[in-house]
Amino acid sequence: MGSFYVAKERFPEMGGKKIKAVVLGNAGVGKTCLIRRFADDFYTDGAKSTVGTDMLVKTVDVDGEEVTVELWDTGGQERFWSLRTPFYRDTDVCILSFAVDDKISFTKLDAWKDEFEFYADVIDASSFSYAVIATKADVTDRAVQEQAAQAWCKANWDMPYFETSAKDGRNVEKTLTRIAKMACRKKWKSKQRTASSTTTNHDYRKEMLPRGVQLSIMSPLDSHWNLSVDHVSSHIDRVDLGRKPTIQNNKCC
Ligand SMILES: Nc1nc2c(ncn2[C@@H]2O[C@H](COP(=O)(O)OP(=O)(O)OP(=O)(O)O)[C@@H](O)[C@H]2O)c(=O)[nH]1
Ligand SMILES: [Mg+2]
Repeated sequence: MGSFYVAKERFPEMGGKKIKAVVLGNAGVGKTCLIRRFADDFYTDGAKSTVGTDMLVKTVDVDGEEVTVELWDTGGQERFWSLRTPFYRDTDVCILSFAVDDKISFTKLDAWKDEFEFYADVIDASSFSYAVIATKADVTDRAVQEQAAQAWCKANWDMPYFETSAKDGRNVEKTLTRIAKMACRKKWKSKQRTASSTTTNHDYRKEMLPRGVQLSIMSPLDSHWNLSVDHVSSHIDRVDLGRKPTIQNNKCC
């Protein structure tokens, strides 16, 4: 049985400005290591695969104002899709990641973008805040060249592109701070574009701290997990997902 638990202390009652960043990408590209390097300046080889979703918080100074950045770390394994997708709503910036030594992780960027757009209810993808982060820039045997990655970003609404290494720390702080600032400026300049942008921290907490009712979720790979939920809200339709979107002609259906 997989777990579906986010510690309460990770949801302090946050006043002031806050943005939500979700980091997506194939399993093993280094999402957790990247976030931990940024949030705690910590790195270790052989990190455990993320089950479902985790979250770390860091404050960033944006134009003289302190902004809380929620960094949502998602498990990239296919079988965890139903444990990560309920958390996509109300995202301010979506960070798509791949590892420079893993060609498949690069070719999956489109699929990650489609998954995010579908479950986050992005209304206008072309104006949404995205960024692409290439991880493991310290490795010498690259499988993806910077030029190819830049070309993908250009073809996808000119998404900003960054190369980082959680291992040696290069560009991590600078990149995530820059992405956070970019998202903040966009968020408070023009209203965000997801369907439920009015959700408050309180709503998050109700959704994030489920206990009581037992739910079973079937994954596409036929495993299943039992979830404990006591707050059955409108969010439940997304917790109880029975299908993945099928993408046809670049449209979800
Ligand atoms: N060389 C190098 N290896 C890295 C770097 N970041 C992570 N790794 C390695 O990649 C492994 C996987 O990293 P994780 O951060 O767990 O990957 P993930 O994307 O979170 O994986 P899932 O949680 O399964 O989706 C780590 O155990 C490290 O050994 C990096 O910057 N450079
Ligand atoms: Mg992880």
